[in-house]
Amino acid sequence: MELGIVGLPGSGKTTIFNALTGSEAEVSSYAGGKKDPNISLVKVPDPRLDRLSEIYEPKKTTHATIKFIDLGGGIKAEDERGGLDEILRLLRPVDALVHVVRAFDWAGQKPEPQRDFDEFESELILTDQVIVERRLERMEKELKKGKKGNPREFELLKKAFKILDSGRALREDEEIRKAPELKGYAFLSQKPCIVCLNLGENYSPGDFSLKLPSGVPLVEIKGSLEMELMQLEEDEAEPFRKDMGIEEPATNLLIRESYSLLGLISFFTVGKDEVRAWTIKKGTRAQKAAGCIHSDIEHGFIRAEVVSFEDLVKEGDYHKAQKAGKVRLEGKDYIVQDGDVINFRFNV
Ligand SMILES: Nc1nc2c(ncn2[C@@H]2O[C@H](COP(=O)(O)OP(=O)(O)OP(=O)(O)O)[C@@H](O)[C@H]2O)c(=O)[nH]1
Ligand SMILES: [Mg+2]
Repeated sequence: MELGIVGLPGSGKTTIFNALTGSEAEVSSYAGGKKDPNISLVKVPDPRLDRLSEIYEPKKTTHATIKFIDLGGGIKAEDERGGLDEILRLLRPVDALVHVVRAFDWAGQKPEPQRDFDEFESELILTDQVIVERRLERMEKELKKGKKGNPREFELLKKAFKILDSGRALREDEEIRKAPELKGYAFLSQKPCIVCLNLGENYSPGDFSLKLPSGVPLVEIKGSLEMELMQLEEDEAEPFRKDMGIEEPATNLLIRESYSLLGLISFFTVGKDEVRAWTIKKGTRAQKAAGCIHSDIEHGFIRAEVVSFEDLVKEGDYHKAQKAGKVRLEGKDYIVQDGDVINFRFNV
């Protein structure tokens, strides 16, 4: 999974990136000061995977990973310097946006998170609108020349234009969100979005009431503080967190929100060589899930041997669970559940 960290210049994107990834990327001394993207891979924390690792003592334990991409500056639809194309190229593949909103005092300015949220949301909408407009113009020209094109795509783009023109994000419309004809455009306002309120040391969660569009969750993180905590060893950081009433590291909070927003779950494979977590969409069938391990396993799929994490831990290991009748044989259409431990049987 990839998450793009975006927001107005100087909202604290790089600070949040550091807080989430433990990186030490340089923060800006003025808003929009640093343009380079920062990229980091983070292990998805999962106590169940740790537990399985204790049972199997494998040579290797492999967590699911999330790639965080932090982009300097904002996004301007009318960017003349070609900066927009570069930003769009980096953001196109991301699964969701983390929209960072400033809630710390900066150069004597009190936070105005609602205003800032609305402003950047408008930038996303405007950027998409420019792209839709250009595409519609081109399609209309081709229609006049007698080329048919894809009528369904044309209709959807017209609908998208109306939505954007009324100042709404494309993610709010289910038909647009699900349309395969529009996938290739990777519209920014269509991507699932989490708002990350970057709180200054003198503010607490709940201090600001934000009105967000439906389906856009809010996480509140003390960016600077958590960035510093990430530089400490975990057992040193823990007492500080307790003191400050922070229940868990920002990374855990944000990853959990992302999984839930994107409807993601994990299943596990276990063995003496490797214990590993895999990420799939809720509702994925067994054969398709096998494909994320290897396409050969998907194509040669015979059956899935499945035991829930809880049953496996209760019985002690896979073989004991099997003896206790807790391991089920499932076919290709079985819907994989969060926490399933699976052994795929397949032909090559
Ligand atoms: N007090 C306080 N300052 C912060 C916080 N987060 C960021 N800052 C300061 O705000 C400035 C900008 O922070 P960055 O993290 O670089 O912001 P950015 O959004 O990445 O900035 P650009 O990449 O230039 O758009 C820096 O001087 C940070 O130290 C915070 O939570 N509290
Ligand atoms: Mg930055």
